[in-house]
Amino acid sequence: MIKIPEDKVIITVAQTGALVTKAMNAELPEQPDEIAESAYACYQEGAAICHIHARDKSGVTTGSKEVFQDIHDRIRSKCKMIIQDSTGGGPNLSFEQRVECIHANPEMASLNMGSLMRISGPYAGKPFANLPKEIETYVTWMRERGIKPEMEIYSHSMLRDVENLIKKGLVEKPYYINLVIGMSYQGAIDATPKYLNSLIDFLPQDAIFNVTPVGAAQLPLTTMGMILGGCVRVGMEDNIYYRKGELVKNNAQFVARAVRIARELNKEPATPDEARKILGLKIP
Ligand code: KMH
Ligand code: ZN
Repeated sequence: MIKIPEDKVIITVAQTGALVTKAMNAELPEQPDEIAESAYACYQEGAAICHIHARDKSGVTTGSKEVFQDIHDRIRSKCKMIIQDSTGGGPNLSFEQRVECIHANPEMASLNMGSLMRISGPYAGKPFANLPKEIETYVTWMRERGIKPEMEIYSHSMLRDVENLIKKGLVEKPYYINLVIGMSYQGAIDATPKYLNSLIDFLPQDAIFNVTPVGAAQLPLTTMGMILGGCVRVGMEDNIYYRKGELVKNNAQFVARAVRIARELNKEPATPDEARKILGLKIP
């Protein structure tokens, strides 16, 4: 595992996701103008990377290249944030629809390792399937377009899929691995300090890690992630509460808190270009 420079933290904001709705939190940014405006507010607070899911006009998750392109153009007209599209998409999207976004030229895209089973909500019993061959297909298409994969793992067993990509030379150093902890899916691990430490123990050499704790664990375990030399992700995709019983006002509120904590730990949020350097991305 590689620690990022001690005095820096790369903050990703995941603003929308696939499952949160305005009925759960009316401030959820869904449409391209809302996503871009909110991304800019997060950038001003210190976020370097914007993880993007798109919605259609009625608020349903879409893989539409045109909608992603609209979001990218709007964000790029305002700031130099790193754009990281989701190829996890949402449970309503097919394998092909999930990956359409890479034709809208993001610099990074999520690449989910392993498979999980949804066990609650409207999609209970529907798998979140990512078979080894499918992962290899996605990563090959990303490589052809110069897109850096953000490999998401939800349990230790998914490191096997990461190792497979490394062995086959399909991913470049530094490997960027997102440790998602606390998803309420079968096959996912809980968001506890012990599990986080243990995942870090098993990371391959030359891997930078990011921590994405889901729900109330977002605050304590992103703090722990910073202390352990990682990057962190906050945002309404993974958590809609600022604290128990209090809905977050907007995504920037989460970023601002992460930056305050980082500064207490003598770290500064990496700018998008500093983050590009650390992650081995081209500076535009
Ligand atoms: N909502 C996250 C825990 C993706 O977009 O590819 C999972 C995620 C997947 O971010
Ligand atoms: Zn996502």
